[in-house]
Amino acid sequence: MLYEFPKDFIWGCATASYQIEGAFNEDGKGPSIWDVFTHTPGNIIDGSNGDVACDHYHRYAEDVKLMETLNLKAYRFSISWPRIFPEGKGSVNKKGLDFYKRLVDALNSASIIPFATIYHWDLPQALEEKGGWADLDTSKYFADYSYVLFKELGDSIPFWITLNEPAVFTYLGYGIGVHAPGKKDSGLATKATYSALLAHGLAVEAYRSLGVKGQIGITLNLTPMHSASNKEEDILSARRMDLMWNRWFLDPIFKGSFPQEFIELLAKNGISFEVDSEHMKKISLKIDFLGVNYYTRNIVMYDPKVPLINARSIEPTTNKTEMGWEIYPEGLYELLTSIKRDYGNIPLYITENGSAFKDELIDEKVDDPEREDYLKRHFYQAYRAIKDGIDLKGYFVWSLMDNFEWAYGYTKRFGIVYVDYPTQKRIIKRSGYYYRKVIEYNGVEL
Ligand code: GCO
Repeated sequence: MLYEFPKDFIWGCATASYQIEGAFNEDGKGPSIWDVFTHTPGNIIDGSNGDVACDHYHRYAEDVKLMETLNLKAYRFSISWPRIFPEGKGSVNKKGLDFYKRLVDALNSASIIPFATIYHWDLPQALEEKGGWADLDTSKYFADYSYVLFKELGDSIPFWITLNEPAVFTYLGYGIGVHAPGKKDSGLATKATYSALLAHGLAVEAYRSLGVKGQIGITLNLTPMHSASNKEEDILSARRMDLMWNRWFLDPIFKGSFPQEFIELLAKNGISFEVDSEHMKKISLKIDFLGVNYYTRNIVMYDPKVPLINARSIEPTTNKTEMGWEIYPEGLYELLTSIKRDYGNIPLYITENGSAFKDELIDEKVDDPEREDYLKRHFYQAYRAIKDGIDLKGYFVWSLMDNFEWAYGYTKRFGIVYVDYPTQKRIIKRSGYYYRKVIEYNGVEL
């Protein structure tokens, strides 16, 4: 049976600048924290970097053709801040801006709706040297950078996403150091969450001030946190994980306050956290939609060895992707319905969902039934949510093509298109052909 989606449902794919563009030092681009981080030995599992990646900077026209072949209605990409401002601020690098103008023109000519993410983790290194996200000034520079984008591209990009996954780039980048800039300090990470949220608010303010026609929102990675048992300590641990990863970002944006329970936990751990009410007004400015990245749920148990939250997630042994993440489609339905329950009927987009599997190129073909199955089951859960009245408007598969998977380098493939890195050839996987059919039927068959 075919489960049909609403008529104007937006099907797309997502990528991010550092993961696909390459051309890391071309046309006046400045270094980003990811250039520096990957060029430091020991940080990336396979010693690789994004210097070339998918060479999308030079192959964007071919890649837009690929999107047309896949029937995509929309494409989510990110803009590299140091291409626009090599030093993070100051004067605009016109050549960098021109790249995105060319890309967006190509998308619009192909009737593919551009969704632009303003920040997907490649902070200009020059700003990191001034303290990066742990410094409140970075929010101001982000707003200035956003303002330039809205002015230059606002008429041709109808959907804007301020930040991608602030929890990930702050906690992993400043808290545990597995992402750029590789700092390990919970206090810094907490500061970074604050300036990131403020940056988001200031960008929304800048967008409204220009009166451009279009929509603006933010993308959060949201994960249902399930307790490993009925023991009180496990239940409490799951709650803390939820506070730290989900509510710490959702509450300020949609309720205008940070969760007090977590502020108290920070205080108990010697981390002071103060909120300026003027900042809070900006952070909670009304947005037009929420972008949700969903990959899995977490099963959480008490672990006193983990600082602050005394909690950790249990790694699944079976039913998991190459990332070791449990395949749990029902979690998507649970998440979407809980957002409505707790924060209201916000227009939602799934801005990322997808999976890594061991893909092999055999006779110019990639047979990836696991990815097809993963997508199918998640699409169905999205369908269920829509049927229940959730205002879900679109779905972006992560990712259009295999790319640089951060600390995992090129060892994980998330694409529905295979990239043969030595030749840069793109080969549509079985899952890509499957997705094309889903878009054509505007529905999922089970
Ligand atoms: C994210 C990351 C993506 C990852 C994907 C798979 O937004 O989580 O932005 O860049 O590649 O999530 O881990």
